[in-house]
Amino acid sequence: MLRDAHDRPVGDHWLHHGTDVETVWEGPVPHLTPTDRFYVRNHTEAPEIDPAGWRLLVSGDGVIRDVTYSLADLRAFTSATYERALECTGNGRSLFETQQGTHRPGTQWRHGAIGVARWSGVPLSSLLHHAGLRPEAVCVTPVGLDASYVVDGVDHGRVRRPLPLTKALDDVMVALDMNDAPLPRDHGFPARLVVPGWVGIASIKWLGELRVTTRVEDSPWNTLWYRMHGKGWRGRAAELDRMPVKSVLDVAVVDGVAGQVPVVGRPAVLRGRAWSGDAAIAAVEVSADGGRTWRPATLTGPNETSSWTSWEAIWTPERNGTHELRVRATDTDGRTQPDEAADNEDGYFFAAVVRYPVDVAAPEGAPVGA
Ligand SMILES: Nc1nc2c(c(=O)[nH]1)N[C@H]1C(S)=C(S)[C@@H](COP(=O)(O)O)O[C@H]1N2
Ligand SMILES: [Mo]
Repeated sequence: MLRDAHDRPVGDHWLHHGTDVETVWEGPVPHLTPTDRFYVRNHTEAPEIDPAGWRLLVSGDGVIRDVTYSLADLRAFTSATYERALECTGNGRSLFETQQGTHRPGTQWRHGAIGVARWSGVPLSSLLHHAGLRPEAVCVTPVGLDASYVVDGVDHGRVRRPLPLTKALDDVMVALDMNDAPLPRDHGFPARLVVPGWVGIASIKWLGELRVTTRVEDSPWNTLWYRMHGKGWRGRAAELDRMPVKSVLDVAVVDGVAGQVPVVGRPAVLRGRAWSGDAAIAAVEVSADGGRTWRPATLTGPNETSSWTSWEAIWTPERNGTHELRVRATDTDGRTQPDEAADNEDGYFFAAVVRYPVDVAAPEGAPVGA
């Protein structure tokens, strides 16, 4: 198999962006993303960690004393399992240019910087309580063991990002397994955080330390990056934590065959996915006329908070030629996708309704253009 400079498979299933790689789906998308199809976002390179020598240090003035845990110590905790999405904050960034005409620098992700995995490990709340949490603790800063991140000669230190204690004690996990097998190196072996529903950067990989503090900490990953910059952005609204609601169209199935060109008068089954951070999906609507009229789609399959759900809608085109399909999701908190994504200098949170130009063929035997 052909592999790239970062030892990742090259082929139709992938779009490579330097140290990052995104999933390309052709046809229907499985509910759980196979580990070897899951997107990778690395600020530098994935470190090679010896599991025997690895330790996780829980430190800071928010715990009674510093405690270190080996992998065997973590495996001895009562484990938890859930299926949750992980999505990069910049997922969909290339659409700022292709759909809104404003190029935004950074990895030019399409919509493949998201996956859903079954994660197993230690609930962060169990670990913090075991270590001895002080009542004054307010913040947890996870620190990765990958190399310090250096940009334009400035060393920003190890990849880290503070998490409010309220979220840390809610549904965050120190994951050891992904889809029932130990985490692979690219996804954070031997331990990573999973912070459901929040910006992907919160889910720190190759965990080395959890600093628990009695004051709110900062890091470049919440002050310089992963916040909105540019006109109109200021203060708290600029801080990014919870992911917005989004949806995509994956495939049109005509006469039982996926990826076919829809034909006038023949029902096409449209299939796609919708997801939201810290919420489930309430409704998905589809438009075949560029957003003039909308029809409800049917939600199919599991629909859990901070995961994705699949949807399906039947569309019988009435004329041939180019159509513009649109998909719009609303989550269980009442958030709906806007027509236009809020512009920001780094191209985060492209959450607008996506436009899909689709060609419709004339029925067989009919003259083209009829
Ligand atoms: N230590 C460390 N953790 C990290 C990163 C990183 O570069 N180093 N990248 C973050 C970003 S930006 C994202 S989107 C997710 C990606 O996780 P994945 O590569 O397992 O898909 O990991 C996050 N955790
Ligand atoms: Mo990310």
